Amino acid sequence: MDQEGCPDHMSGNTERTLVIVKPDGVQRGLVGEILGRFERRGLKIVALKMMTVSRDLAERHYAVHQGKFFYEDLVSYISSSPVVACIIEGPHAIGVVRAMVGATRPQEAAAGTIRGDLALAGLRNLIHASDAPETAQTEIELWFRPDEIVDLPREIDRWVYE
Ligand code: FUP
Repeated sequence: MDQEGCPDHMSGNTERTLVIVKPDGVQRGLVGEILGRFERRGLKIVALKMMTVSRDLAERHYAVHQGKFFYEDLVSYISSSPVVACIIEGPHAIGVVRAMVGATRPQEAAAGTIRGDLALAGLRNLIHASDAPETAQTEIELWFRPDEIVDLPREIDRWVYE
């Protein structure tokens, strides 16, 4: 237990973030490589599913971009072929995952990031990750039911987090 009486694996700085391996990541066989990076960093996968995204879910996920010139391309692209959706949990997970993902445009993404190492151009940027605590919560609720999310205390956590 930490000072607030929470279990250690859910202490004050623990966050959850939504990650989607987009159709290009699945088609290119990069699911293991991408999720493996998060696991090797010490982050946990606490929910995971492969799915074909409905038009309705795609529109709701990208609602913030409605009206922009690239909106239609985004919606049709993410629903064009299966994706892998997951929830990643860990200390400061939202910012840590975003940093590992890299810049939106693959050609601008730094080497060492997922996009900078594995993606090259255009909309083919492999992955979505929530960009802030509010969006993380909204997106997790949009993509997962509560009973699809596990509680996952791990013995190894004290060697990664403390
Ligand atoms: P990111 O959070 O890095 O995935 O980027 P955004 O949520 O801002 O954008 C979502 C998607 O919109 C990106 F994957 C690519 C696309 N996009 C464009 O095509 N043009 C833009 O100017 C901005 C975003």
